[in-house]
Amino acid sequence: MTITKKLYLIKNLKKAVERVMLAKKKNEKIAVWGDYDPDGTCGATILYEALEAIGFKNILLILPDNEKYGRGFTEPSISKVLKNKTKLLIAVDFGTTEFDQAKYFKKKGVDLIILDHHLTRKQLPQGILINVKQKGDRYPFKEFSGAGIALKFVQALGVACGKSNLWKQWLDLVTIAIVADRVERYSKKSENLSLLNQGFKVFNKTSRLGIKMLLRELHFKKLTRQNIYHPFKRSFVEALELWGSHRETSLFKIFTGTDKKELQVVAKKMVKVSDAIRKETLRVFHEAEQHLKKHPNDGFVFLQHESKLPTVTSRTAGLFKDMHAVPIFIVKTSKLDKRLLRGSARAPDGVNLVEVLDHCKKYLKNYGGHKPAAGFALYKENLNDFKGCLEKYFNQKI
Ligand SMILES: [Mn+2]
Repeated sequence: MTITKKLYLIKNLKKAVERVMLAKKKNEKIAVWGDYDPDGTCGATILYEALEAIGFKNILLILPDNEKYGRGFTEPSISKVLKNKTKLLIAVDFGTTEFDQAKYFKKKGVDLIILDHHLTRKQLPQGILINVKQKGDRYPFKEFSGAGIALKFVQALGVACGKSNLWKQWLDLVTIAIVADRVERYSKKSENLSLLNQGFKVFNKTSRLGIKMLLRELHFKKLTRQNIYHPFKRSFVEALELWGSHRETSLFKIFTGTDKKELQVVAKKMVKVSDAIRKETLRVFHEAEQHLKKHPNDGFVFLQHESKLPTVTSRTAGLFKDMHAVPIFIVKTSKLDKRLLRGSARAPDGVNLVEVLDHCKKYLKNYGGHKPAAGFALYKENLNDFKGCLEKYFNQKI
């Protein structure tokens, strides 16, 4: 099978390429909307730069502050899309389950292309959905990152424009996305593995100033499999993740900016932030390990910490589960309501956190999540009862 033929096994890919080519021919207003995280921003950057490379001008780029507005299609960005008289909107790394908003865009005369890798539900959104996990998709590999799906789309766009090698320049950003989203990259058949093999080479020749500055501030001569991500040490992806969406300089600007001085200042700050959060995470992690040592037969670990830094709770819980394969519950006082504790839970295979939290729900204010990862909140007065409930639950299981 030729590469192009294989590419078109992706459901709706041809339709989406044709829609973009029509937009180009008619000189329509076009918008790219990405998710805020490293994968989403890498995907949006790939698409934005590729559309520019094939001749689009004045593309509206939307990367909302996720902490402020939440995920998905949210206001005020929806209004921005409409005000701009956008005819074609392309969403990257989200959208598979944005049914109401997709319908709304259709009503408003905005055509929608969704490039996503999240699990599909029975219902599909209106518009052109490109997601290899959807029913009827015949592409053999299913574990792309969001940016990986964007790259497949850009590859097809390149073919349609007679520039079939165009996509290769974005292997630097896909490399980041694959590692940031922890998509499957170890099996021999994994396309992510071959993207990474090519990606490191492209990455280490990148002309992106922000990336170069960040490598320098991290004291990495080049990006390697060891320093792209490591749970206990400084790493490139960690610095991007911990920078987040709410900072004055977005990840998009870090990827595309040209002001060397500004990027150097930002890179310094990024390293400082990630060093501080890692240090805190490891401190709480060691506390959890001490707890496990003292109570090896509880079947779970419960811990309270009061670190001022963001994401320490969920990062510690994830790390602890990975290292010890023991369920863990970590809480800290809510910033908004001092009577309240907010918590993260992580569990290895064989433990269903939804079931655990259902079992103890009368002590919780709210909770949600999946089998391996969940969040919850409870009033401090219910803490002892909640812990007792967990003890009973895990006692029965042993
Ligand atoms: Mn993603």
